Amino acid sequence: MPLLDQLISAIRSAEIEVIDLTARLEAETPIIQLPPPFGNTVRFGLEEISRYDDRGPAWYWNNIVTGEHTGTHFDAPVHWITGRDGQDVSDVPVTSLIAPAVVLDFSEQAAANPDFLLEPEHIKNWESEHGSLPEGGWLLYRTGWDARSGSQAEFLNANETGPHTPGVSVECARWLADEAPIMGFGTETVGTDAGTAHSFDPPFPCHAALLGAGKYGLTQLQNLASLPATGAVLITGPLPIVGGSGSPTRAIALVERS
Ligand code: 23J
Ligand code: MN
Repeated sequence: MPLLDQLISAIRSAEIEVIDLTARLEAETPIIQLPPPFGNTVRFGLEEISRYDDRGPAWYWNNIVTGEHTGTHFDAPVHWITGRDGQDVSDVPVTSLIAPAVVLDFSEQAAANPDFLLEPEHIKNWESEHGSLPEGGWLLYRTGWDARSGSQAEFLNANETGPHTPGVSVECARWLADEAPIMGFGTETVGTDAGTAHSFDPPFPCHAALLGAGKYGLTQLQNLASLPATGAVLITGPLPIVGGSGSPTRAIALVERS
């Protein structure tokens, strides 16, 4: 049987399971909240053009209003100043939109400490059990944060000192950018950096290092608990927005069930 027929047949028989990792897009979808004087994204919205009425008797349609970095979304290198000469989201090769993914589970650590930071040592320990990170693939960082995505307040987990959400250390960001064979790094939180990363040196090290190295970010993923540690294939679908720094994206995982 041709390979693609095998793929479809395996999906229909559920030998390959299809898992949606995408947050639903609506006005309540959590968005990042930067402090003054920084600009912020708008909430996701629909602006009705017509709904089977005088404006269009047989059709319903909307304009969508959204930030590029809203909901489950893709960060292109040009999003950060370190990647300013790099790819915008329309430049990302389609071959990169289908890639292997591994899942590192630190949900227990994040539950105990919302400011938990991933270190290179954690990843090296994981590799000694599961093998090397995938060449040209995604490292997906599970923290259990998807359970909070129904509430902006719980998701951002901010107090008077700012947001408290798990992330990666400065050293780990550099390691992921310069040493790891991965193409991108995905998280369940509002961005790829920790909530407290505004005060790291450099600020937002994950954005600075990975995007500066031409790598990608993927955020607000859900259902990582349904994925195996290794062996999933991740399909992402950022819109090819010309000049865009990122895009809301569908994120779908294929998982082989034995
Ligand atoms: C702009 C400034 C800081 C951050 C972000 C955007 C994101 O997290 C993002 O969505 O890329 S931390
Ligand atoms: Mn982003």
